[in-house]
Amino acid sequence: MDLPVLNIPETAKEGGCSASSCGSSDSQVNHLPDHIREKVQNHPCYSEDAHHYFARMHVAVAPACNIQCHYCNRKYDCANESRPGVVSELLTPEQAVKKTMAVAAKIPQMTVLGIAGPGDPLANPERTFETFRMLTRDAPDIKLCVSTNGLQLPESVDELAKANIDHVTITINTIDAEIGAKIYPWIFWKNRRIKGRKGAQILIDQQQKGLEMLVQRGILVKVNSVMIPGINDEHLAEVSRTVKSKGAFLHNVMPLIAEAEHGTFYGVMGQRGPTPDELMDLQERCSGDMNMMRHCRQCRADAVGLLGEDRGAEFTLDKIDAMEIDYASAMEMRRQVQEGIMADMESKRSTQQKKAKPAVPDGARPVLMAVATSGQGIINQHFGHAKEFQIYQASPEGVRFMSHRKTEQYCSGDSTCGDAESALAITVRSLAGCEAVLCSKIGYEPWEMLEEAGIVPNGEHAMESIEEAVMAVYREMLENGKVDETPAARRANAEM
Ligand code: CLF
Ligand code: SF4
Repeated sequence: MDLPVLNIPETAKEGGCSASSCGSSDSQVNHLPDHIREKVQNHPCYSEDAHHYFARMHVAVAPACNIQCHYCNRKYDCANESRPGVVSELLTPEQAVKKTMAVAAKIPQMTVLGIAGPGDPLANPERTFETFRMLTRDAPDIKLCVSTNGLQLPESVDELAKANIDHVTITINTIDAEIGAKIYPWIFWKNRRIKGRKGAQILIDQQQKGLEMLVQRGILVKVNSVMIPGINDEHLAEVSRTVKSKGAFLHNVMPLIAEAEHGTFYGVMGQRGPTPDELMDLQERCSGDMNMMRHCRQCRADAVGLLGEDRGAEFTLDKIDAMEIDYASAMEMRRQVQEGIMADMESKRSTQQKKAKPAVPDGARPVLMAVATSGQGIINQHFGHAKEFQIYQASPEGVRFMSHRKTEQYCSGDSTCGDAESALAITVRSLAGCEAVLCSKIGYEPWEMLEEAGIVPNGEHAMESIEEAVMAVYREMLENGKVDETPAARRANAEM
């Protein structure tokens, strides 16, 4: 049987910086007790390292919701776990299982099935738990994951434990009812609509109680928080401390998405989302107390594939009906592919552990770099084909993943790029604060525009491990005295 080519080059297998100096969540995974490490090592959301290799999928079986958030319009995906956009197909539990089996056969790296909307999974308990029950029976190797607003959580914990759910995400935007009333206009509780502060307090109490109950049962809890400038941004560090003290495993602070055309209250009222700098700054402030997730892509409620890619359109119900799948061989292929990835990751980890701290002078200024990658932890994407850039920080401590930035894809691969200039300008602007861009290739025009913006383009590390390449470029910048040169000074020099 042919195995799909995963294209993990030798450099990636050999690994990058020392895990202990890298500061990425890979190092957090390395130091976990075995039973927790087993739960997170192939979950693309719970392990930053795993998200380069393993995929997740969501099935949209949960249409109803029991609260209203000011950043959500029910005609769109749940903004907790998705970027706005209608769910293309609402599924019955039977259809969801059929789709999951087809994706499992075609994408062997898919390890996690999540239910994240388009409403709240626990406000649709029959559909949600029926889907989980059937999947436990038909695909026991797939990890099950659920994301909820938490209102119905305490009443659902026993059922979640019975359904073998190891990973639960609760969206907790506040622990203060005053702030809550500015985010949630109402909740639906015991057959009544409860507004304002009173409704927010019930939601907060249920979330906190549900979190404690899950932790008591040994279920891993991730907390998602939507950062809303002027509303809860100053308060989220306290949320982080509180949920950590109660045993949450990971905190994911996500930027508010609010556009008038989505028809949300915040969108219409002109509430802005945070800038990339504001988001990174808050994540830094929270990170002293908590493991932070920085690689979230705010997926759709019907997303399929690696984080950051969406292959959902390949798996519509009519396309699945037309597929001829030999499930027995496909399941054997899954096993082999996943074993291969785990072995590669393990060898990368042990190489990293043996590596010494990078030889960089203490006290050198940290530098942000953008990387174009389509996965597997290597630099393997053309600048013009990148839909997003991953942002890394290089410092004397090593290389750290910081965030990702979405961009305009200006190059469609043909020579007539049409409105290329404005899209390219938007892309370059989205990289503000970065001092270098590492990609597999780059054209002349973007090269010039990046240089004019004080960002050094670099296509010399194609197919190399990201951490190694970022550290190599950082060392070069230090040797050439570029790290002392601010981006503004570099812009001035480029203009001369
Ligand atoms: Fe889905 Fe969420 Fe499970 Fe992941 S997503 S239910 S924990 S399998 Fe992941 Fe997507 Fe971010 Fe969610 S990147 S939006 S954190
Ligand atoms: Fe929308 Fe999700 Fe909030 Fe419900 S919990 S209102 S679906 S964002």
